[in-house]
This record gives sequence, C-alpha cells and structure tokens, in this order.
Amino acid sequence: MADLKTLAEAIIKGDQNTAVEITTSALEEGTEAESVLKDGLIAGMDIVGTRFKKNEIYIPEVLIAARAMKMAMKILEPELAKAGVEPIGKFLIGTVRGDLHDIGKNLVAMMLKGAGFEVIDLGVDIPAERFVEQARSTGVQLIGISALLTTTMSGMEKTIKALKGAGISAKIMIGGAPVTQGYADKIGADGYAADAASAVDVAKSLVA
Ligand code: B12
Repeated sequence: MADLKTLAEAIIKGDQNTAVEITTSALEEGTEAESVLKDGLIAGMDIVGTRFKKNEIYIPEVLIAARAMKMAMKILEPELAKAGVEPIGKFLIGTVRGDLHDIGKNLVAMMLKGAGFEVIDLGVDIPAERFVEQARSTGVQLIGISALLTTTMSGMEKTIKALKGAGISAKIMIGGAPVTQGYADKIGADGYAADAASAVDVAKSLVA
C-alpha cells in the first residue's frame, strides 16, 4: 500500500525517483488523485516552505524538492483533470519588461503550484500589455510580478496601472530582491512577499 507520508518525505528530501514511484503506485492502487496531491505532495512542500522560512534549509534544497514535486505532478495532473479537482486559484506570473532574472520567479511559481494553485508562467521580459492581455484571456484571480533590478522596478508600477486601467480585477502581488512592502504599498500592489514560502501565504490570503 503506497504510503503518502513517505511520499511527503520524498518531496522534502527531493528524492525524485521515490516521489514518482509512490505517486504511480498510489494511483494504481486506487488512491484518489486529490489525496495524493494534498496528503503527499502538498504536505511535503508545506514542510519545505516552513523550513525555508526558518532558515533551516536554503534555496538549493527548495529547488530540489520542487523538482521532485514537478516530476510527480506530471503523473498526477491527468488524473486530477479526470477527477475534476479544482485548483485553489489561478495565478499568472512573469518578470517585468527589461528584466531577465527568473530564478526567484520560478521558485515562487513552483511553490504556488505545490500549494495547489494553477500557475501560468509568462517568462521574463514581459511588457505591461502582455500581462493585461493574458490576465484577460486566462481569467486569473492573482497576478505576480517579479523584478530584480532597480532599473526595472518602475515597470511594476506601469504594469499595475495598465492592469487597473484595463479593468482587471485580479489581485496583484509583487516581489524580487529590491522590492519592499513600502514600495508595494506606494505603487498600489495588493500584496508583497520577500520569499517564495511567504508568497504562498500571501497568495492564499488574497484568494481567501
Ligand atoms: C543570477 C543573477 C543574474 C543572472 C540571471 C539568471 C536567471 N536566469 O535569473 C544573469 C547573469 C543573467 C544576470 C544578469 C544581470 N544582472 Co543579475 N544577478 C543575479 C544574482 C546573482 C542572483 C539573483 C537570484 O537568482 N537570486 C536568487 C533568487 C531565489 O532570489 P530572488 O530573485 O530575490 O527571488 C526571491 C524573492 O525576491 C522573491 N520573489 C522574486 N520574485 C518574486 C515575485 C513575486 C510575485 C513574489 C511575491 C516574490 C518574488 O521570492 C524569491 C524566492 O524566495 C543577483 C545578486 C543577488 N544576490 O540577488 C544579481 C543582480 C540582481 N543582478 C544585477 C545586475 C546589475 C545584472 C545585470 C544588469 C548585469 C550586467 N551588467 O549585465 C544583468 C541584467 C540582465 C537583465 N536585463 O535582466 C544586480 C542588480 C543591481 C540593482 N540593484 O539593480 C544584482 C543585485 C547583482 C549586484 N549586486 O550587482 N544576473
């Protein structure tokens, strides 16, 4: 019998092979996809997030855990779709125009996926108009904007203005090394997080 606690542990350790093996056998044995997701994968990523916040583990461990989660999700996703499991929210993320940094953005995207969000990742160097167009066509509840350069931070303000000007009602979160809560307040963002684990908490509170 596949043990979902061991699956959570495999995610925490970043043990990709075990994560894939247990996910596969759990589904073969008839365990519900939603339970594999919540009690195995998300349970593991929750602990990863908590340990990261407490500085008990660092970015490389989080990336390895997220990679194991991603591999297991590949097996689980078709089953979740069949079972009609709804994501807890739809999240659109991208790095602002002129900025090519994506390591932190990817980490935020992976952690949110791990927390049960459907994530649409636009990539890097994204102009305000593209955020608007994609927010409109995907109907997301949440939008995340990342910037790593002081010179590209102003692109966040421009993007928020464009989104609001276009009547997009999705909540907007921003982040990136030079970004602060004060800056987020100043440019009218709904949320800010200093790291990927806190981004999950902020995202959950914004869709609650
Ligand atoms: C890796 C890196 C690069 C790589 C990027 C590779 C990639 N695929 O991302 C490369 C080599 C391409 C690069 C290029 C440049 N870089 Co660079 N780069 C870095 C470096 C070393 C690490 C950034 C990183 O990945 N950190 C790790 C991640 C996990 O942390 P993070 O990005 O902060 O993300 C976390 C949080 O901020 C938050 N977060 C991030 N995004 C979001 C979004 C949301 C919505 C939320 C809620 C949270 C959130 O959660 C993340 C996870 O915990 C930093 C220095 C540093 N220590 O920060 C310089 C740095 C950012 N780079 C810098 C510079 C100047 C440049 C260049 C201009 C250099 C040059 N002269 O060409 C170019 C610019 C290219 C461009 N147009 O973007 C400067 C910026 C200075 C400034 N104040 O503006 C820095 C600070 C280095 C320095 N000390 O001078 N860079």
